[in-house]
Amino acid sequence: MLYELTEEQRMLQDMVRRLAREQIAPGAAERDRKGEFPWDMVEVFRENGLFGCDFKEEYGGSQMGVLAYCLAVEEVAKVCASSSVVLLVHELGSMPMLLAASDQQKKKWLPGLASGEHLIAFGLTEPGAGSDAAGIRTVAIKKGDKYIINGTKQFISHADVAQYVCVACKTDADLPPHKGGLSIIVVEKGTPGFAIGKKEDKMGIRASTTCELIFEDCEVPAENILGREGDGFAILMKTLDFTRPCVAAQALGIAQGALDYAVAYARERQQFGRAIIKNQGLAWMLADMDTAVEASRQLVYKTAAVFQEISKDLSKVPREAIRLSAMSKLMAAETAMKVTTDAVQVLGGYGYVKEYPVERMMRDAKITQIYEGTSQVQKMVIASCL
Ligand code: COS
Repeated sequence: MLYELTEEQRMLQDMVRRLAREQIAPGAAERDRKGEFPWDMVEVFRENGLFGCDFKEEYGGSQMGVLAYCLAVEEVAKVCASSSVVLLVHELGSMPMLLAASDQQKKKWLPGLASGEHLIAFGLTEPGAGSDAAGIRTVAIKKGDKYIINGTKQFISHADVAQYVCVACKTDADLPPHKGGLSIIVVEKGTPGFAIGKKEDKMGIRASTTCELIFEDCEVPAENILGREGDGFAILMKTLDFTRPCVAAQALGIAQGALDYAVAYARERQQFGRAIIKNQGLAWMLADMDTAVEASRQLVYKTAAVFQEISKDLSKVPREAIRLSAMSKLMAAETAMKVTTDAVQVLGGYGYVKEYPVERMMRDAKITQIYEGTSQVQKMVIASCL
């Protein structure tokens, strides 16, 4: 399948590029230094309707689709990866609802999410369940018209600022998670028995908050379950199929941002009486970086275009799309790590200090090889499609 950006997508791309330059880039270093959740960026995204890009018009969105969302994420990530996580986590947390909520649930939850009035988080990972998504131990036992949740989630992005968290729980101890043992339940902020635990002090994406969730006899209305009891594993896997291209777009943006900076620097920086870009060793390094970034872009946009098509009928994600989703994330994340590391090399000593942005970009790039499935998990997924 071939894609071509539409007029509407190009306009969005230009708009976010301008926002990134004028309103997001200037505070990026300080956001990284402070390590506080960027509410001012949330406001910028709200004002410009970015949260609702991938939501249907009937729920208050602009229905522009996954590719448009990826374009927005890429532009923001070029200048500030932390700020782009706000958009990523919104898509990740909303996706189980977009995929599996009833019409009534959608009417209740989606408009507030489409406008960005409410934020949402995704609660899968636990101390003993990360790559092994089936290893979840948090339990939800049905009692009357309630589920009682007990367990701990770990490394959950933005749960401390979210109105809702989609929590993956075991609802049947006797059934394997992939065979009906797992469900997704929406827990609202302030529900008694739901507390935020330890907040992580991270290497990168420092303005994005990451925390532990503690559920102690947390009572949630049974009507907050997404789909039917036991649908959880399939919803989780489909969610990740849809959102991995968005992480790939983030990685792509980080890589492009670092490449642009390194090229501009190499054209200016004089050593041995000439601009360092004239040295073949560095010129070839920049050529390799540019090639990898462009290859990643093609894969990310193609994958997003494929998912845009699929989203017209969400009943099944074809194997070819699962394969592309994992490939786009793998390729873009590996490229981001390599390109940002090489950008630091191009800047030499200046690359290693916080006065220049490539140091931050290199730290930010690392997470793209880890979250929403490590690069090794992506290879497992790709291999399983062969
Ligand atoms: N999309 C849709 N369905 C999928 C899928 C995918 N990406 N991966 C697996 N499935 C389905 C399989 O088709 C299978 O269905 P059937 O039972 O109907 O045949 C079922 O799920 C079980 O598959 P499998 O036996 O391969 O499951 P595993 O427990 O071995 O898990 C991986 C496979 C590793 C791919 C899965 O656990 C995973 O994606 N882990 C990473 C999770 C992750 O990203 N964690 C990061 C934190 S989330 S921010």
